[in-house]
Amino acid sequence: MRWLKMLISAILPTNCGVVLMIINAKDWRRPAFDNDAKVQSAVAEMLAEIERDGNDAITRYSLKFDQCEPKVIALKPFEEYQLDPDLADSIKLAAKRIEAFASFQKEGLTSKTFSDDYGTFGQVVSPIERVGAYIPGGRYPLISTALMTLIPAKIAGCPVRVACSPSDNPAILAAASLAGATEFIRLGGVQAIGALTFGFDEIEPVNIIVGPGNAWVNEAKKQVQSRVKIDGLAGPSELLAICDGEQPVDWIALDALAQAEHDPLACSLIVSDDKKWLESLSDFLKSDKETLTLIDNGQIELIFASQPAELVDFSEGYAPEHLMLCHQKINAEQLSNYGSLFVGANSAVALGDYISGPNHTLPTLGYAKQSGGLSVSAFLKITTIQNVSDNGRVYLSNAAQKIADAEGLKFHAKSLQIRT
Ligand code: HSO
Ligand code: ZN
Repeated sequence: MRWLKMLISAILPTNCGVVLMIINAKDWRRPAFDNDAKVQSAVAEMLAEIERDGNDAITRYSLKFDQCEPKVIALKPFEEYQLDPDLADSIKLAAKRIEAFASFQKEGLTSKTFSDDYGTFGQVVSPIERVGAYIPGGRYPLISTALMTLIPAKIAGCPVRVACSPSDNPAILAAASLAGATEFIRLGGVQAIGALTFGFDEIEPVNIIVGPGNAWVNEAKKQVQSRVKIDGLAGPSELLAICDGEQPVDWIALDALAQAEHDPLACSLIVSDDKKWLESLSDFLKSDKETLTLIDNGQIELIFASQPAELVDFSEGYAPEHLMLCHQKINAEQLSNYGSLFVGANSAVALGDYISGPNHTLPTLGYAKQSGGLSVSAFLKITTIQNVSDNGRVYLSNAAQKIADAEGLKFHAKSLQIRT
């Protein structure tokens, strides 16, 4: 990226040095997502040991990496944590809104049957029985992630919801309790993913593991996928803001800084067809030493294009985790590749991180081209039922037998023929 940036700045000198001409999103290189062979093999070894030695290995790794033994913590009712009253009220409001949105998402996700002349066929929607929610606690104790992972699982009707976190911060415990965790284990890292996958003490293995984590947690989630369902792999946070220059510079700059502060590899891009506005944004960001460093690190990039259509193309090609649309000449229907769309400058991404209601666990690294974020549907499985009538037995068997014959599967064909 840097060579391209230098090349473009050389051709198109600007008075602030950070404004680029738009480029093809395909050429926009994201920070490499951990494909570190050393991490892969270390995680594989740890998981194999956890599978073989169970509690002993989990305890050993927890002592080694977190200097404490894993601990099953009995959750108390939310109020008993005696959080600061303002924080407690905010967590309750966030939980209420996340729950309302999850309930809204569940509407229509129902079991139903379809009947024709040959039988009755249906889909059955049922909750996954055992959920493991990983709540990171290393860099920052993500209280909101406890709400965002556990509440949709509760609304889906999953009976067992195990929260796992390296942190026993009272606000995380309180949030997990409010969000309906049925168990809480203070345990982090690969050993937490191993414990949820293979079982630990009285906790039986879970069927789905959700929640973000560092490179090690992500690698562990990747490797246990043959046994448990996972929600996806969350890479560093991303924001793309499309602006027409009518937005307060400081609002958008702070939205960009907010996502960039998550991780040294997190990145916010601001694209606009108003060069002057981008330049004032650049001046604003450069006026502060801390934010200037983020620009120098490539964590905040300002990009210019002369046409709104180019802004749309860039965004669709990049497929950001969070997309802010603040442009009168572009409407939401022109965009589809995003984890969550924030329309207008009122819709700060941090509102979505905490309190609007939609989930903050979203696809990164371009995965928004094929997937949305965590939702109630992840905690539900859709199975099917088939009940063939006498009429269907004869009519459908006749037709199916031809296909079995063509496939050369003799007993398939015979099992059908005998019914005709
Ligand atoms: N922005 C994060 C979620 C989060 N922000 C949690 C604050 N706390 C997801 O990319
Ligand atoms: Zn955030």
